[in-house]
Amino acid sequence: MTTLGTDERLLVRALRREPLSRTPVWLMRQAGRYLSEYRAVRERAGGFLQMVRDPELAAEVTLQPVRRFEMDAAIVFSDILMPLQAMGMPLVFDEGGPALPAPVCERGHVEALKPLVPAESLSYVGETLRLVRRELPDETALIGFCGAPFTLASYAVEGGTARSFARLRSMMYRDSGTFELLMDRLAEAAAAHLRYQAERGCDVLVLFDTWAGSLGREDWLRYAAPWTRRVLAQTAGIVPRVVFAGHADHLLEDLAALGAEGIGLDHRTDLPGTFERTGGKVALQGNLDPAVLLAGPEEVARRTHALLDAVDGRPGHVLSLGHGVLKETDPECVAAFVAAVKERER
Ligand code: 1CP
Repeated sequence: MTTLGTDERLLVRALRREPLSRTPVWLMRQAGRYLSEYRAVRERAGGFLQMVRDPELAAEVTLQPVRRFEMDAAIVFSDILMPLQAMGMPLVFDEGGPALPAPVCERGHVEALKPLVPAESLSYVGETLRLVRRELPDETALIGFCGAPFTLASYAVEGGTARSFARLRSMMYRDSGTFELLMDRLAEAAAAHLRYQAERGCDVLVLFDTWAGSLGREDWLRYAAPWTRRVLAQTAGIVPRVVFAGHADHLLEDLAALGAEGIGLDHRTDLPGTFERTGGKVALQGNLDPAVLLAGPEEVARRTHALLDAVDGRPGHVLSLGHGVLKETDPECVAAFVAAVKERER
């Protein structure tokens, strides 16, 4: 049996913009509650955090979607908020989503954050990666990830999911020294976590900047981009990196210039048009609307083919959703999504 190296895996080759016999596919939140086998493990574990912190269980749910649908990548089962917990912030998950009951409000809170040493406080992620790689088909890539500093800061300061980001924006404008110190700490932590995951066998790293698009361009350039750029500079030349930003159509040219090999697009952006806008400088990942998977399998296949027809085989495309799989999704529709791209093998 020959062993495929990271350079030969389809996802890695697509991010290097090589011409391929077909487009690779994976889905954001491909592990999750839409799968009955995930709900069974979650029930047994007693909650989301228990699953993440138990490498056997985390590896099991990482592998579940790959076994069922044979995507081209597995993404390690964890969460962007785990580094905040490792830095000393209490973290809970309930039905309403994540909560950080002791948010960062002032400079002293930032100074009290512990520097992140992933091999110590996030070693369960490293162990999960080892277990997953052992079971993963040779041709399947393994993805590690981290939140980008601005998105991490939004959770650290707001204490959970926010609508207006009022606390974060006040800190940004009125106490920019504290904001910048927080961003420095988070950029350092993010880079350390990404490097750790690459060392533990990841072929690709994703930097999720889910909330970047809540900023207008001028603020994004001033308050978010420098730290994302720093994380990318500190992880350069290891494995391909993808930056995902939501609601970020107004930032695409700038996102493409950050230094990542790929950018992830949400479903509001015109994907074929983005190849022109970014001049082929980066690979593009996306971007079927996750809500389309709530339609029937035929409609999912039709919409997936339409997206791939529009991309027209341009090198540097990774098929994915514009955001995470919804928990109401019928697994048959995920199967239809993956099958549509696979049947187009050239
Ligand atoms: O079982 C459950 O109830 C937990 C639901 C869940 C899951 C499956 C959460 C809570 N996190 C995760 C796993 C997760 N989160 C993964 C790995 C699994 C996979 O992709 O298959 C990844 C990559 C994430 C990343 C993540 N977490 C992001 C960035 C991507 C995105 O969705 O924009 C964000 C913003 C989070 C925070 C978070 N964690 C969980 C929820 C419900 C949220 C979002 C809440 C919010 O909108 O603020």
